[in-house]
Amino acid sequence: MVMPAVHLHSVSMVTLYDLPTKTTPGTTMTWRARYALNLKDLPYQAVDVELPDAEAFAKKIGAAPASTKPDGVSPFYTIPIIQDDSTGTVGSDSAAVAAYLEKTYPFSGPITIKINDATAAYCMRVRMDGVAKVDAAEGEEREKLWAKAKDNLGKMNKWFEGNEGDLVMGPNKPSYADTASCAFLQSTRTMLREESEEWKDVASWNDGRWGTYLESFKPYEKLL
Ligand SMILES: N[C@@H](CCC(=O)N[C@@H](CS)C(=O)NCC(=O)O)C(=O)O
Repeated sequence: MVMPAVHLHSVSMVTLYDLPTKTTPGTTMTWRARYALNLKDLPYQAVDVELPDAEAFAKKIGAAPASTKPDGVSPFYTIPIIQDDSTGTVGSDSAAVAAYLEKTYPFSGPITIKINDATAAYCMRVRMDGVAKVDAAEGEEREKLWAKAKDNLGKMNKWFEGNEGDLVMGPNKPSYADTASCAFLQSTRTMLREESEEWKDVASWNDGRWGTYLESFKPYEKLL
C-alpha cells in the first residue's frame, strides 16, 4: 500500500468499502478492517460494494489487488478497501489496512452469512463452484466436523494461556490478533445465529472463552 505523508490540516475522513448483507454487514475479512477502525475510534463512513463489482471498483479507485487468484498470476481484487482522504491512500487487504491504520494513527485507542442477492449468487456461481461444500454435513460427518472445530478452537485457546487478562497479546489493549480472531468468531456467530444451540455450544467451549471474548468486542461492533 502506498503511504503518502499525512496532511495535518485536512479533515480526516476514512471510507471503508464493505460488502452489503441482509443482516450484519460484512464478512470475516471486512470485519477485520471494521474492528480496526472502531478500535481506533476513527471517524469513517462505510460504503457498500457488491462482490461482483469488486474488481471494477478497485481498479476505478486505484486499489491494488490483495493477492493473486489460484492460478498464481491473475490479480485478485478484494473487499475490504479503505480510502483515506487525509493522506490520499487507497488500500486493500485487511492486514495491510490494519498496519496502515496503526502507522498513520498511532495515537488513537483497532460463513457463509445471509448476503445480498447479487453477492450471494456471485459467491455460489463464481467463487464456490467446485471449491466449497454448500450443503451442511449431517449425522456422523457433522459430529466429526463439530469435534474438529472444537479441537481447533482448543488450539487457539492456548494463545491465551498464561496471559494476564483475556486478550491475545496483553492485559488491556486489543491487538490485530484480537480483531482477526473476533472477526472469525463474529462471522461464526452470524452464520449459526446468536440464539442457536450451536452458537451457545461454541460460546461455552474452553470455559466460555469464546462467548466472553466476543462479548468484550461489542463496543467495536458499531455500524456507521
Ligand atoms: N487478503 C484479503 C482477502 C479479502 C477477501 O478475500 N475478500 C473477499 C470478500 S470476503 C473478496 O473481496 N473477494 C473478491 C471476489 O471473490 O471476487 C484481505 O484480508 O482483505
